[in-house]
Amino acid sequence: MAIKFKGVDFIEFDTLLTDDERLVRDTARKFIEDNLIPIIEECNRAGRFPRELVKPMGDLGFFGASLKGYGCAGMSNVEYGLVTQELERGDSGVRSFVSVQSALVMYPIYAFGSDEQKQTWLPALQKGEKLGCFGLTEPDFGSNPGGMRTRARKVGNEYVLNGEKMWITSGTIADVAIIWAKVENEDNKIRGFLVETNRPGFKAEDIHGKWSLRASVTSGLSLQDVRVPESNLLPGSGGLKSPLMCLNQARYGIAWGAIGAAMACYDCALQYSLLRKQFRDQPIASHQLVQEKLSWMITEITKAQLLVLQVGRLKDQGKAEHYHISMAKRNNVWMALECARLSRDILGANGVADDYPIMRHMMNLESVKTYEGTQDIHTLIIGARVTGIDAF
Ligand code: TGC
Ligand code: FAD
Repeated sequence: MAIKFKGVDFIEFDTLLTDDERLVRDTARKFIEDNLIPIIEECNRAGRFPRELVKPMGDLGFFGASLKGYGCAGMSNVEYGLVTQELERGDSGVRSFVSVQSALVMYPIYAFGSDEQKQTWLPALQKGEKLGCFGLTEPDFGSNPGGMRTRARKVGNEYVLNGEKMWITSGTIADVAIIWAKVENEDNKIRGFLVETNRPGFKAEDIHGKWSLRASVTSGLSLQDVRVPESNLLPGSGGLKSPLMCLNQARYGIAWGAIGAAMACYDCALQYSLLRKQFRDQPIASHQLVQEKLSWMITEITKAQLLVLQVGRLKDQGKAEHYHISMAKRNNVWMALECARLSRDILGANGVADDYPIMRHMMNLESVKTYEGTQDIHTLIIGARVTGIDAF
């Protein structure tokens, strides 16, 4: 739309943010407005990841933004969340790329890696000179990653890896894959490995025909007798808890990101409803049923902002638990998908065309609802917390 985005703030939410937080948000907003919005529909049509934005995003400190040292920006969790919100107002696929690079590749190296691994990889990943991917999901194990079949076997001073990973963001553009595997010589304990993607036996192939996240690369990985030195084991990793700790970081970013997608849809529908006239030459915004939809959206966006801000404040105090993050991811992605559907409806036939961003966001959000733990899995995580009973 012609009018520049000014944010969505019904209850002076901005007064809950510090000057630094608003500055970070506004910087990310301007970057997206100037660099992604003008090209995203073309990327989405072509199924093209806008790789030209990787270096500028690195220069702005978007990768590993909340980590300290190694060239990372050292942002607070709330600042990092506001960045992902703005990225996803542009497109969920670009936010996904940043989430994977930051939360699923840099974070495990930072949290579980040796000093040498951190020195080798983190500065290059932070600048976007090297790209990474995260291989947890397998063709037969999505919601239940603990069942994974990928195996690592220690042979001399090397590990030999075999297995398949599926639905892996950035798989074919990655220089390094974080691969989660059961170690045969360690009672099948799950551990993380740094696997350079040019090693013999490693293959990545893109998944084509996606209706969703078309501006993001999604791949299948195959590892056949891939040998890595023992120094490629992430020494601090051990058990399913390790990849789940990475997922907490990414799910938190998604909870903010979904608000960005919802804001884009709401803002577009509001502006359209004020211009589009039907019956008695009146804007459709004057009809009660349209106002009901807009009221629902602004209310739910506002509730989602408050929920994720509180989780972010807890995270900055070291008090956020994984079930807090599950509630924010579950609620905010559901809210965003409902906003996309209502906004599409307000645009009538125009809502299905890519002259407007709404249908793209709606399609993207179908993936966001599924990945990083489906809506159902987060329902059960909250259920387990309140009842004390696992119902998986
Ligand atoms: P369970 O026995 O419950 O847990 C195993 C151990 O982990 C601990 N734990 C967690 N720790 C940290 N963070 C969490 N979120 C944790 N959840 C559980 C737990 O306390 C236990 O610790 P310990 O010390 O007793 O060993 O494991 P389970 O096998 O019953 O499964 C639990 C379940 C279903 C919640 C979990 O497996 C799950 O979250 N499934 C969803 C899988 C998922 O989210 N996959 C995402 C793949 S990556 C991706 O989608 C990237 S998309 C790209 C983008 O981000 O943009
Ligand atoms: P399934 O686990 O087969 O679930 C199918 C349905 O069954 C869902 O509705 C689910 O909620 C339901 N279900 C399953 N178990 C239960 C239960 N116990 N109770 C009730 N309902 C249940 N993975 C990675 O490792 N790295 C990545 O980078 C990555 N990127 C992705 C990018 C995209 C675009 C997509 C779509 C996925 C990506 N994933 C990635 C995979 C993603 O994490 C999985 O798709 C997700 O965890 C769900 O697994 P699944 O698709 O196998 O569904």
